[in-house]
This record gives sequence, structure tokens and C-alpha cells, in this order.
Amino acid sequence: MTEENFPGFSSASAAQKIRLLATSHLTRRWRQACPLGSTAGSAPPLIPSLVEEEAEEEHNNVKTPAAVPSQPERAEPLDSHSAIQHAARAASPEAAGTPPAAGTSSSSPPQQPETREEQSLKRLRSIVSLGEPKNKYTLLKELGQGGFGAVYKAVDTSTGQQVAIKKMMLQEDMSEELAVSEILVMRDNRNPNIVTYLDSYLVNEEVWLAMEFMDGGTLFDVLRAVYLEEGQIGAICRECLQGLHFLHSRQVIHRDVKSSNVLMGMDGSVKLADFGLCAQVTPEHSKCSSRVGTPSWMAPEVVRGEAYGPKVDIWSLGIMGLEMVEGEAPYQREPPLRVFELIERNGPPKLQNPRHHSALLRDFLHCCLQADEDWRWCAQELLQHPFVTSGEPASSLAALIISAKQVQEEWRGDTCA
Ligand code: 3AM
Repeated sequence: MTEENFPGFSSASAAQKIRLLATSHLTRRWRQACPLGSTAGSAPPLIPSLVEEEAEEEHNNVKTPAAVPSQPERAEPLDSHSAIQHAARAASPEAAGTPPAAGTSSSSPPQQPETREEQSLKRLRSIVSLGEPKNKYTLLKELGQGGFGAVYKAVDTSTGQQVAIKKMMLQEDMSEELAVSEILVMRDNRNPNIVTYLDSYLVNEEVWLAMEFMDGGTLFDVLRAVYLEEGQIGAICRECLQGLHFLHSRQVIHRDVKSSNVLMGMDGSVKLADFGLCAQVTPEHSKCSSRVGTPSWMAPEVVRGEAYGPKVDIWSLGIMGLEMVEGEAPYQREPPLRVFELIERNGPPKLQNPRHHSALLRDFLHCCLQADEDWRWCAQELLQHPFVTSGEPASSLAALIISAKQVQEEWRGDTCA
């Protein structure tokens, strides 16, 4: 691809020039209406039937508009029994034991087949470490809540290393499968752009998953606080694409790429996280078909319930690109059924003010947001896209994250005052 394809490449738009002139990162002041600490939307994953009922209900209840622009809520994923079961089993196919068939042994009495939960619990017991995590880690503070439980900052008492511990409650439907998938994908897919797995334990009704501590928080939180320049968006896309290229080359599909599942480090590192909804495909079964993901980020083929492959993550990355530019994903405030309808009816979402952005950024989004997955670029191809190759070095994101932290501190001050 040559520069001629991108007539606006060297000439930044007026809006960009203003941004570039700013000495510090512009903050998203309008977003202060709902400051830090909100755990909005941290419901557990829902099965489609429930989601659709709820969505219908939500759809029928017209909400009163807020007096101030409201904060986009952190969107929660949809999933399905079969999808999670597939993800959990396929994440490590060798361990997906089938239940013993009743009456197959002449010496033992006929056995009831194990339920899916029992199989997953057994599987979980076989992969977690033995021992008492409370002796190994000292919990310092809660970092945030998710549908699964909560994440804590902790310290490894023997090394002094800071870690993050995700405590996943097992009471919820399918939670064993989600936990198995999350642990196996992280454990078996180590890469600089994937949050590092450290250890896991089963503690009564909870799984404790210890992972590296990412001191910059989520990209979602950064986007709430500051505007990003195109070079920074290019850098974040490159880092995520490196992680996705690695996962896709190992036939793992993330299926829930969005800003709240991208973690950042104060050194500028960018890593994919939250692997509970991942699916492992194989050369023989290279496609999935379960409707899994978070509505606004879901590719059209997922919405339609068609067979799909790793390029669904590229669509979601394109939507995340829009999040980075606009501050939130298209249709993010709409109920799930309405989102599906809009994705189907409107085709690929567009930038609100395309002229405010470079031809390179527009072309990059165009390559990600192709409704036809044959036309959509893959991670490897996108890593060669000039918008990505011209992105800033990841280390330059450190200043951005510091600015975001400062804004978040100010918000905390405002709410405490
Ligand atoms: O709720 P907020 O956004 O403040 O940043 C993540 C999020 O915080 C944090 O836990 C919350 C729920 O996901 N978190 C998750 N994994 C983390 C990690 N490895 C993490 N923070 C640091 N390191």
C-alpha cells in the first residue's frame, strides 16, 4: 500500500492540529458527570434467552434523558451455555473428559452421567494450584468489580511483587466454564500483549486467579479521562493487533475485544485481558456460531448467528477504534436487541465527523469494519497498515496514562470535597 492511497496522510485536520498544539492531554471534562468508582454494568454474563427478555423489557421502557450527558456504562457481554462450554473445553481439548456412560462397568453400580458443572469443577480442580493463596498473597485493596466477582491489588508475600487477583465466584451459572477458559487461555498463551497469568487457586466457592498487576488500569478508564491523538490510537491498535495476531495464529478467538478488556501499564504497555469468552478453533472445526460478545462490539456475522472465525475480533477492534476516537462505541447506550437491529440495518458504523480525522485513520477503520469478513483484513495484514506502522512507540503512552491518572485523581478530589 502506498501513500497515494491516503491523500490526507501528511496534512493533519484543523481539529487534529488543535489537539497537537495542546501541551497536555485534553481531558474529557463532559464525562465527569459520573466520575470514578462506578461499577455500572457489572452484571454476570447472561444467557441469550434472558438477555433477550431483558432487552425487550428495557426496549419498552423509555428512559428519561439525564440532565447532564451521562457516562457510557461499561457494557457487559452476552454469552451462551454452548459457547462457554465449547470455549472451556476447547481451550484445552485434552482435558475435556466425557462423563462415564452409565452401566458401562460390570463391577460398579450404574452411575448418573456427570453434569456439565461437575465436569467443569473437576477440570478446574485439575488445573489450579494446591495450597492456600491467603498464605501466598496479602490482599491490599479492591480495584474494581466485574460480573464474575472482584479484582484486588495484592502483594506476593515471598517476593514483594505486586499482583492482581481476580476472585471469580462459582455460584453463577456457567461460572466454572468461564473460569476454566480464562485460566487456560492465559496460562497457555504467553505474549507481551497478553496479561501474564501467574497462578490460580480454588478457595471454597471461589477461583482466585493471580495475574500481573497493570498499574494503568483499563483503556476504558483512560478514554473516560483523556482524548487520544491519532498516533496514540495507532499505538494502542498495534499493541492489541500483536496480541490478537498471536492468539489467532494459535486459533484462539477472543470474542470480547473492547476497551474495558484492554489493560495498560504506566510504562505504556497495552495488553489484552478477560479471556472467559475465548473459543479455541481447530483446523477441522475452524468456525464458531454461538452469539457471544458484547452487543455494540459484535461483528454482523455473530449478530446474525452465522458461522464465524477470528476476524470477529478485528471488527470489535474497529469498534474499539471508534471508541478511542469518539469516546464511546456506537449504539452503546441502546438495549441489546436495538443494537442488533441497528448493526443489521445500518451496516458498518461510521465516524461522526470523518473530516476531522486523517485519511489513514479512516482507511484503517474501513479495513476493520468490513461487513463481509472476506473483505475484512486479518491481524497480520493490519499490522502492516500505515496507520498502525506510523503509530507512536508504546512507551509514549506512559504520558497519556499519567494524564488520565491525574484527571481521575481530580475527580476523586471533586467527589470527596
Ligand atoms: O473497575 P475499574 O475499571 O476501576 O482495571 C480493572 C477494573 O478496574 C481492574 O479490575 C477492575 C475490574 O476489571 N483490573 C483487572 N485486571 C487487572 C490487572 N491485571 C486490573 N487492574 C490491574 N491489573
